[in-house]
Amino acid sequence: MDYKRILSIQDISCVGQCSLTVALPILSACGHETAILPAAVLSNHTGGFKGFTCHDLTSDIPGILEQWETEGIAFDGAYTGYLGSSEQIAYVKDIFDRLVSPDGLRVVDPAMADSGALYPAFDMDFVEVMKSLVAAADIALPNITEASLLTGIEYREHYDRSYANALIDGIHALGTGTVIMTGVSYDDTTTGILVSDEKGCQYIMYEKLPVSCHGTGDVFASAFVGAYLAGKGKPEAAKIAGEYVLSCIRNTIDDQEHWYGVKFEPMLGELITAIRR
Ligand code: PXL
Repeated sequence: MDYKRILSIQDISCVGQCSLTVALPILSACGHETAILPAAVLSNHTGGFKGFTCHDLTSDIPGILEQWETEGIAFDGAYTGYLGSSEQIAYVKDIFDRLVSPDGLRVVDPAMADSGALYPAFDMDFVEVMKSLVAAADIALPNITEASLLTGIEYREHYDRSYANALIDGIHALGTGTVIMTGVSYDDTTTGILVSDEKGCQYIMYEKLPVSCHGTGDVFASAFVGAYLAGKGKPEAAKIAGEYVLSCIRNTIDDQEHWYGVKFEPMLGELITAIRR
């Protein structure tokens, strides 16, 4: 199995099982050296707690970047999630250019919205700047809401294949070679993932569970990056990540107290087994 050095750039939500507290354990479990660049430190995520504190770390990034360059540090891949500010995106693009090896992987999860709405910290100016980061990515991992914001196509709760394909085409048009769109559901009982690249477009279908859990986008993105860097093909890595998310949701669904994230840790063994298979 390949052993890669990956840099994950996203916030630290101290509590809430998302972003770096998910990416770091999952990428490590997938067998990779995982470096982090915290984009911001939040007391907890912004989805459902009474409030949150947020300390943006944008101004720390230039010094860290310079120090890494002095040390000759480079990465096989970089994977971004929830970021701290639109100013930060220019630095992230700089990192893609200067610190990721030329044949390395650049993955962008434009984590900024879900269920038809932007997360509280973001506005349409942020969406505009995010388009430029998506353009710099080899692989973009939007959900339906993010794809709609990035393409300017109206958000719909109910849609058909032609709507989903229009979203995919719109993201490709930004400049991304591979688009993997999550939460693509054409009926009440199934959901799935669209994997679109130069080889074509595949739909990977799953049972739709009657809940929507926080942080599953981050769990999916981390597991996908981990599996892909371990040598799986893109559809296979997406399938493994999707199955892992489903298993994490099943492991959480009966625990009413656990509304803020999924209990992904006890299921890591399943992910590791799937990657080694
Ligand atoms: O899971 C995405 C995410 C990451 N980080 C923070 C969030 C959210 C979603 O709400 O608020 C801080």
